[in-house]
Formats: sequence, structure tokens, C-alpha cells
Amino acid sequence: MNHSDTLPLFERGVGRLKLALKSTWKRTPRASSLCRGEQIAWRDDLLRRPGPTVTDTRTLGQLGYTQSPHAKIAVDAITGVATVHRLFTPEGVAVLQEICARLEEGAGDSDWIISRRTRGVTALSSFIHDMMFSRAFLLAVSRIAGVPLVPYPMLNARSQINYYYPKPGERQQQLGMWHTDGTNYVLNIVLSAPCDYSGGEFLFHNGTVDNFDALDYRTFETARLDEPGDALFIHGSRLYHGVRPVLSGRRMSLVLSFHCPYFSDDSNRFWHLASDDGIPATIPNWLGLRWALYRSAARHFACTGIEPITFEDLYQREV
Ligand SMILES: O=C(O)CCC(=O)C(=O)O
Ligand SMILES: [Fe+2]
Repeated sequence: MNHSDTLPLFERGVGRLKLALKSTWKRTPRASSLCRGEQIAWRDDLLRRPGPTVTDTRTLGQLGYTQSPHAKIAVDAITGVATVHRLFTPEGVAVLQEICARLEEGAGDSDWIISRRTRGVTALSSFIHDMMFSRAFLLAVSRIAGVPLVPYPMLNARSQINYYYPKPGERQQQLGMWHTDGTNYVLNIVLSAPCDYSGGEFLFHNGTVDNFDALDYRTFETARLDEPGDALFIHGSRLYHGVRPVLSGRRMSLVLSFHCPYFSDDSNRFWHLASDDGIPATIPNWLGLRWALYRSAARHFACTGIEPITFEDLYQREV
């Protein structure tokens, strides 16, 4: 990788405040009309048994963190980054591909981190909603994360589909700038096969946020996502990552965020959300999020409509 291959770094500090003001005046496409009946309903048997193959796991401690995001949970118990293979059956991947391709109708282009995406997809697809709110799916993701998880309490920040492909005549290439996510527990599912596109590598920094340098490629690694449906699980707020420009073909990914309901800690910041949604829309969403974060774990699971996932559940392997 040479200097010209480096990715831009997403705005921080005052730059983010400027983006928040810009997003305040920008109209985002209304996607609610996309929510129409889906032929296929989510079923837990679209998850492979006995569970996914998880490789290249690095805990937050192995990334170099000494302080845990949660009291009483060691940095070596929480996953910082892991590659996830064979989470879904081929049918599950095919349905997700079909739904996510259809939801491009509601996608908007922007100069935010990801150039083209549809957000809040759990409100647009009952299949994706039911998947995210399924105990079997949440348990599988919780085991990868090292902590029990529920869907992230804020709709907009919970799920998005990213679309990357070169657009003839346009200066801006479709990419994902170097960034950290607002949310902590993030599953990035790449739905395209590697042969569907060139470029579009998923890069991450093998280290902490404090020692990230966007020009020092020696600390960058490329995620090994070999099959459609493979995913990179990340502790999104503590891992710099990005997607290099897609040079040909199409790359589509579904990004899902989760929250650990046993702790009220959350990394999302008002200005991170406001740089995306604009200031007026962020105020009620932010207040709702703060309110939701103080729910008990029992209440979170009751809101999700499932029996609680406990820490003990994480260690009982399926056969
Ligand atoms: O599209 C991807 O594979 C990852 C995108 C990402 O990092 C994000 O949506 O925050
Ligand atoms: Fe991200």
C-alpha cells in the first residue's frame, strides 16, 4: 500500500460540528415507503449450526487497551475484532442479499463516513428486524462479543446498509473513510462475494484509538472476508476502520449495532450523531437514548421481547 492508497480520515472536533450544521439543512430521502410486505419471514434455522466459525479474534487487551469499557469485565474478556465465517446458511445469505439490494431505493449519498447507505433498516424490513430481535441471533453475536447483547436502543444508529460501486463521471469514489463508530458492538456483514468487486478492502488498525495514525500503514490489516455473509465483528468505538474505494463491481454490506444491557456505558456522542442526522433530529433521539441506557437488563430484554441472555449462556456451547 502506498501513500496514494491511504483513506481519508473522517472529521473530528470542529470539523464534526460543521458537518452537524450542514446535515441540519440537508434533506435526507424518506425511506418509509419502502416498508412493504416481504415474502420470507426470519427463521432461526437460517443460522448455521452449531454456530459460526470465528477466527483472528483479538480482545481489547490484545489491541493494547488497559481500561475496560465496563466495570468488572476484564479487557481480555471483550472482543476488539474478530472475523466471522458461516454465521448464516446459504439461504439466509441469499435472502439478506435480496432484501438489502431492494432497500437501495431509499439510499442517500453524502460526504459522511460512508458515501452511500440506507439507515434504520429494521424499520424497513421485518426480516432484518426479526433477525436482530431473535434470541438465537443475539446469542450468536453475544458469544462473539464476549458480553450479552441487545439491539442498539436508537433506531437510526442500529442498522444500515452500505452500497459501494464506482459511478461513471463522478469525482467522489464510494468508500468508507477511516473512522470509529459511535456504537460499541458492531457486526459488519459483507453480502457481496469477493469476486463481485475489486478494491473495497475492509481495513482496520491493529492498535488503540490513541496510537492510530492514518498514514502509518504498517499497523493496518485487511479483514479476510472470503464468502458472502462473512462478517467482521468490531468494538466499533475503539477500533479505527475503513473501506477502501471500490474500483469495479458492487460491494454491499449490512452493519448492525448492539448494546450490552448489563451496563449503562455507551460511547456514542451527541456530535457524532448530529454530524449524521443534523441537530434538531438528534435532540429527541439523544434524550431517548440516554433514557434507554438507564434501563435494567431485565427491562431491555423485556423490550426486546426475549428471555434474558446471561453471561452463563455465553459459555454453554451448542452441539
Ligand atoms: O461497509 C462496511 O463493510 C463497513 C462500514 C462501516 O464501517 C460502517 O458502516 O460504519
Ligand atoms: Fe464503521
